[in-house]
Amino acid sequence: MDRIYLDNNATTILDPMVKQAMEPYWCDKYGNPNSLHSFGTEVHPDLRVAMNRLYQGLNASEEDDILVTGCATESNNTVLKGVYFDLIKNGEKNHIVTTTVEHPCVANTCRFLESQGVKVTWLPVNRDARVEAEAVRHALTEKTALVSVMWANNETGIVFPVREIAQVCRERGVLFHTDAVQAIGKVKVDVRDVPVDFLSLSAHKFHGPKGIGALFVRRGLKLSPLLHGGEQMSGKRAGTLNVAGIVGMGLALERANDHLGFEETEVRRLRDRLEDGLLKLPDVLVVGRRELRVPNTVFISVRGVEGESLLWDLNKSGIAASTGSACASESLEASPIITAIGAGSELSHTGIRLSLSRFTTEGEVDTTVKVFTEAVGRLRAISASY
Ligand code: C6P
Repeated sequence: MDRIYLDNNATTILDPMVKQAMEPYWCDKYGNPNSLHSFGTEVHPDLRVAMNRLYQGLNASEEDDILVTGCATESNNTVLKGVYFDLIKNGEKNHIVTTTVEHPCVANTCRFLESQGVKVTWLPVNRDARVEAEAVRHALTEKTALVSVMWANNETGIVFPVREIAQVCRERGVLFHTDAVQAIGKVKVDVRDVPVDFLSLSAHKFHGPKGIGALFVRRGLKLSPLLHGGEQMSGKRAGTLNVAGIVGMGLALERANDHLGFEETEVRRLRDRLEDGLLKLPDVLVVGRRELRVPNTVFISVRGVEGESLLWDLNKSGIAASTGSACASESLEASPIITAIGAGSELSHTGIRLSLSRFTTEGEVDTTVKVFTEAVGRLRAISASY
């Protein structure tokens, strides 16, 4: 059976060119870049190329910092806990503003900080599943240390008004962090155009390798490190550098940016084709207007059908989707997004996320519409609530 992968917001296939570029660093150029001998030093030029690709990819300036991390989860923890240590525990502030729809690596870190006495404001999303910049403005106080709002939501694909939020934070002198994991490679992410202070990313979401991410830190800002140890990354993030990962992430970012036009036209066309096909079903609801979403995502609620059941039915036919965030897929709680947009509680377990990539084909989309439609028919026939 040919399988169809429509869970690209969970992770993506490694770009074959990225795989090829990473090959030499396991068995050939395997030196530790901090070693003084030739095994160590021979990788320095390659690391420089990769780091330059990261700086160019985000349009960062030389004075900005880009710390390489193990994943976006680490990048997000570094910002939230660093700000906590520097401005709250050892400073005068006591308040963080975030949203109710952040990824668990932001939300659970904020909950942990609440347990340490930090006041956290959780901003809800509106009917468009978006957070409003004005809501951020109203939440700010003299004591606010940080605003953390994602660039694009992982479940719905909704793009948040980060430029306006960055502006509000600038005006009020508050630090702004954005988790850009689901934006990179889907929409333009430029740290000069949108003046964020901190930005997190994870390479495996844009056809790079797993286990490597980055944190952009605007020039002049200091953050206590999350990982103390050696002098790697100038002591800002200790641990032996993952050379293959850095090379892969740099190239993957460059190639993702090169494909932004394709994403905007072809991936969007296929996503819309998929969505139009699914919308022919009665009693379905797609969350968030298309023009507000990244080009690859559709989150659809099918009345009378449990997301889990549909997921397994699709899986039997070789189609990979998800009910939302992959790392919450074993949770039986109501979908936070469906709850947030104010849809009835009878819809709270009916969401399915389908996410495409530049490797998705039209044939795959058409097969998915057919299989999805048949599965919904089967499941509704035995549904007690439909
Ligand atoms: N979201 C999803 O299915 P890591 O695991 O550290 O590489 O990335 C974490 C992460 C952080 N922020 C956002 C917005 C994310 O979407 C993710 C990963 C996947 O939605 C896996 S849970």
